[in-house]
Amino acid sequence: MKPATLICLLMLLVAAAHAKPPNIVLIYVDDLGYGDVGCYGAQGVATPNVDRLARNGLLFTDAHCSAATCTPSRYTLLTGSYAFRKQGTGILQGDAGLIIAPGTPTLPSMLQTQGYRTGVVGKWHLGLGAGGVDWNGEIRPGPREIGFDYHFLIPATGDRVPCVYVEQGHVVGLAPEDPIAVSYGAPIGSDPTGKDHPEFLHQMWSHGHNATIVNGISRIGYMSGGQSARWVDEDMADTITNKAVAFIEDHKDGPFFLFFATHDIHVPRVPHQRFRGASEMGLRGDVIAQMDWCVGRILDALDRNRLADDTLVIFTSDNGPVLDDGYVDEANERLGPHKPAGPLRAGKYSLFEGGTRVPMLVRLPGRVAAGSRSNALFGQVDLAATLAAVAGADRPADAFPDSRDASAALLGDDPTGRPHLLHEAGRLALRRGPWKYIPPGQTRDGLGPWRNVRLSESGFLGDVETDLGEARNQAGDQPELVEEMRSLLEQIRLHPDR
Ligand code: NG6
Ligand code: CA
Repeated sequence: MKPATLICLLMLLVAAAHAKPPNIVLIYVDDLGYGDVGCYGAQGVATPNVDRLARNGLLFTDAHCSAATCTPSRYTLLTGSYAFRKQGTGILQGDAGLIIAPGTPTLPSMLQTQGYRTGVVGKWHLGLGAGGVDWNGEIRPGPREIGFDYHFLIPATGDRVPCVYVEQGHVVGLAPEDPIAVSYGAPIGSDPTGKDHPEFLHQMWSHGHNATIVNGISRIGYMSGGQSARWVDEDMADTITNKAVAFIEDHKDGPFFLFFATHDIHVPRVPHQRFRGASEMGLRGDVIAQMDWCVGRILDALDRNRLADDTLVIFTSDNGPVLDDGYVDEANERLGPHKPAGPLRAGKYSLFEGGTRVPMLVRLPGRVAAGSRSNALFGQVDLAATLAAVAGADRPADAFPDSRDASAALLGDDPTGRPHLLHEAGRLALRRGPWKYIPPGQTRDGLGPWRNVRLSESGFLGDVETDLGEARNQAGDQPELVEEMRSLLEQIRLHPDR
């Protein structure tokens, strides 16, 4: 080798060793179904910005969140540990304490060790404080204690009190003379409720959601006080997107990790006026359009700051779709030909594929082929170990017990992905290759309203490669395979197998 060539080679090696790991933007949409965006076949609503991500990146056909509801999916995402391993990781009320113990290695704390500045903006729903939180003082522990440098939060969900934002441990805009109190038990305060005063409502409730009225919408739980701090649902998408864009701009010298967790398309579906009528399917479609606009603003911020080429963007959802989730918003009546779960069976709250198989798009220019598709089985449980690999971090010995380094699948090099994956919806189900097994018992079917299906004594066994809609139960014909699946599920339930 000529000396000049050798020097060039050495310089390249040195440059590679010092190459900055990519920024990471994880866009986590709430309740977005497999069929809810254009690149996955949506009808009646256009999603040009999400589709632009698909055009410039990789689209997954078999990617899953870890549970069919929010809290356990988010818990698993941040800890790399299946949520069913820990008690108290079901859907949290708005006054629940933080369910990730400070000191637990998390996805963001791991990235901090690699020099990342980390931020979470949007829906949290992992609890705050140590139980019985006082919203009027400093709220801790919270995101800062588990690895986020910055937070701007919807504490629980848009439909749960307290209806205020929390930034860096404090309720935003709170006046000390009007303190906040919250109750998930007996009513408190003198604010009208949706149960007693439906005449005050801009959007009527259909089930649950009949307690304190905030901004013309009654919520789950009671709150009093904090009038100056209460959010305006119509402005929520603008508010959180502005915060997310500001985080990007403040950290453009990188590396940074932004966890942008939208409120859309969860209930209550209350778009800004400019998105009203943006779709052909009423409010549920309009908030899909609004969510798409938020994605566009994030992508534009990356472009404007010349960060697009150095930023890994991941777009996905925390659970499958739902139609009537507790408010009268015509989600069913105006659906038209749109199929929220695409060809999948059921949605949110279900162990069928619609509960957890969600859209997932990955963009990293120069590394991930534009316009590509992957049929790999991918689980969000792997994002912790996978992003550790992307960031060049060693995973701490006791960290992320269920999380595998799936960076080859994430970046489009591994067409197969995980050998097995568990899903949670109260109970557990197992995927192994094309096979899907749900143990005997009940699960929900439909998208709200639901019906409970009681599975046969041998449970449910489906082949999702040939029968994506899980119409045919093969459990009766394949007792040996059912037994294999049952025992594998039990084995992983008892002992992590990463
Ligand atoms: C349910 C709520 C539903 C939604 C869900 C959590 C009722 C009747 N239903 O209990 O509206 O808030 O919890 O959704 O109250 S999730 O996406 O955050 O998991
Ligand atoms: Ca959700």
